[in-house]
Amino acid sequence: MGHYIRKYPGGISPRDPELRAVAHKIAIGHRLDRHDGLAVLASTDLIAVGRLADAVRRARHGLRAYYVYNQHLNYTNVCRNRCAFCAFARDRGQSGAFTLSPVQVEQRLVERLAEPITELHVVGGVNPGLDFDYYLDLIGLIKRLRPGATVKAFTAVEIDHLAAISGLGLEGTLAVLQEAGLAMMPGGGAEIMSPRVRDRLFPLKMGHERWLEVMRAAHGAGIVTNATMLYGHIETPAERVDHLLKLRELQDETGGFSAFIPLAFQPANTSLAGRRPTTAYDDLKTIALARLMLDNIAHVKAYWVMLGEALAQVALSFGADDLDGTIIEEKIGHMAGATSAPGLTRGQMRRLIERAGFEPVERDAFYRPVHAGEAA
Ligand code: V47
Repeated sequence: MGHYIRKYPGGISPRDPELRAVAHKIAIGHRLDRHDGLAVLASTDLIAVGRLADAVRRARHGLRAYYVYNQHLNYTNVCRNRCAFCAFARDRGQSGAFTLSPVQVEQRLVERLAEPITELHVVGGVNPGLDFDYYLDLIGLIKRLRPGATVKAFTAVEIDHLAAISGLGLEGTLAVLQEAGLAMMPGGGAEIMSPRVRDRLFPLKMGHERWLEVMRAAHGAGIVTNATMLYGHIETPAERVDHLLKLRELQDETGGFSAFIPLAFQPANTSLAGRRPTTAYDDLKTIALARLMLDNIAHVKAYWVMLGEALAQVALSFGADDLDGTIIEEKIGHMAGATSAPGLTRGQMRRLIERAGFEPVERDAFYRPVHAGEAA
């Protein structure tokens, strides 16, 4: 039996030979390559794929499953990129366009000041109407009202824009933002690192080489970041695997990625409305693929906003070790038709984790455990 488990991590023998070869590689600690990634995606043996990913997840994290008490702040939805997959963005002056004034930002923060929030997730569109000082003031305001919380702000796409308007270059811009209080960056804007998909869905957005360059610079400055992949639109299996390989390559170089977050495409109210949303089968396989390929990124998030609470819970057994956070108000997924709750309480997050057989660990932005106290 012992030999059997060693031979097949997860304890079962995959029924297709390609996946059996992948299982062998994992058992002997070999890194998976492009061919292996494609074999995982092509396999219909979902349970065997899941058991492999679960074995890797348990070796890293045991039964721990993380969540964070966080707040999202979307400061503007005015965006010049107008990606076809996005339901959040608006043109300047278009109905539904918004940009929060400092007073409005303050209101959003003050109304939740009694809550033990440890992370502020701050992202917005690329809004040409805002000057660099707006961003510095935004971070300064958050730090003043929430000095103990981590400001996780601005995707690589926003940072690229800030480097252009500040005139300080990439490194200089990051240094000034850090000085103002930016401590971490979210992983958005990576989409799918494929020129083919970019030409069709987000031709105005910077290319993936620049996304990687911004992340490399952030890591070099000591800013930990996340990484995402938007899947379930027009990308091919090979484009998904190649995306993961590009992230793994940069991570080998910098070690600066903390978590990887696969984002399941939500089609409603986008230019791709009418396309079918992802299936649970595909979502679980993609989570598992990420856990198996990204041997150098510590955490894989099952982002409940896009997956729904029920599937995010199941994903904890398919390689994910983190459910992201309480959030309360999320716009990017929900404006695109996500049917998950607007937010979850700490008690709800803990129950989701416990009822899936895992041990909830409230963490801060850097995965340090936080004493959760009484469940809310
Ligand atoms: O970059 C946009 C994606 C991202 C849709 O780092 C969509 O901890 C699905 O990056 N359907 C922003 N996805 C969100 C993001 C994120 C979320 C949670 C945690 C972290 C983190 C990062 O959302 C965008 C884009 O790839 N997105 N539209 C859509 N219709």
